[in-house]
Amino acid sequence: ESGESIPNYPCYETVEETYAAAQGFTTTYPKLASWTDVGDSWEKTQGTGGYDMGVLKLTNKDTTGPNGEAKPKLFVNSAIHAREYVTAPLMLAFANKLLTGYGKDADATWILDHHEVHLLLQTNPDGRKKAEGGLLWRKNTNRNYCGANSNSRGADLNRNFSFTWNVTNGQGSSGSACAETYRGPSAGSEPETQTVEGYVRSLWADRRGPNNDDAAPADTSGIHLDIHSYSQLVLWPYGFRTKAAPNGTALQTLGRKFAYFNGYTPEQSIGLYPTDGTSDAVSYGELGVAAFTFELGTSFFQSCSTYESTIKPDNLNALMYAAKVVRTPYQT
Ligand code: ING
Ligand code: ZN
Repeated sequence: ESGESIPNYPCYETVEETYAAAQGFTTTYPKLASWTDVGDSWEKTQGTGGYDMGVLKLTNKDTTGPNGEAKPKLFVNSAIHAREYVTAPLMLAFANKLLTGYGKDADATWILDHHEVHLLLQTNPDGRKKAEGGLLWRKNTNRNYCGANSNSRGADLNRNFSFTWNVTNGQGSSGSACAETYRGPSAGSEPETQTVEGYVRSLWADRRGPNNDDAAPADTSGIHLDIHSYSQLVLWPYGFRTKAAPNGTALQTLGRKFAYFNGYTPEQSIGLYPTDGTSDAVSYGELGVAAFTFELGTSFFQSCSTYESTIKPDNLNALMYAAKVVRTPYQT
């Protein structure tokens, strides 16, 4: 399938257009951008079409981090939920801002010289392709759950992560295969989930965080952002309990800074609703990396004019801030 744009939303790139744009950056900016295949979508694992999952890495390849050390890393993934259209386009705009700003804009230049930005643009490409026809698709397209040809099939990838998978006795995810929040049959059962877990573990291989509720606070340098829509929120762990995380005060401080830039409401994620097995819980809970979920805008079908005038500029400011502060352990 080639990339026809989403009906009535020409400002939102399709899966194919997203990949072409990302790979185009590596051609135009070979010193600053690279594209790595880090995993396969479910359909790809079955040999029934599907997609590679690619990470666009942005950094000046000729420089090192502070004092010759490894560069601090920001990892952002988008479109883990298929119908959340604005999320991957925002990431392309972020990449474009950094790359076109290099050598001109002081922030973009400093970020690319001293830090690394890793963008997993299409975290659920099979589902996204379904949503591009206008279906309100959220999950992946795994045909083993709910019925091979059902439009309710698949697993909710953001309930399938290993850390805290199925710990809320059904409050934070569903055991019913046709449900929108179906957690999958086992922790990390889906290839897309495994891809994200493998990638964040490789980025922060030296890190292990507060697996135990009352463990000492983690080193929260490094940031993982999982970009969703909608509700105008900045969320941080945990979603599986009301008690604050070991780094709760530090996460709140940083979350409020992001919210200052995008104008959203900052809160611990259980304030929205209970969840388990989410991506932020793995990065924060298993690795000790500061992890947040942004909920962009006010609709899945956000108009292009609202995206361009509000969602994009406000969140680019928040993302630039994240890319700058990523080296700092967030103490209050
Ligand atoms: N919202 C997120 C969801 O997965 C979320 C909200 C994410 C809550 C991470 C807690 C942790 O349900 C949408 N719109 O998907
Ligand atoms: Zn979502």
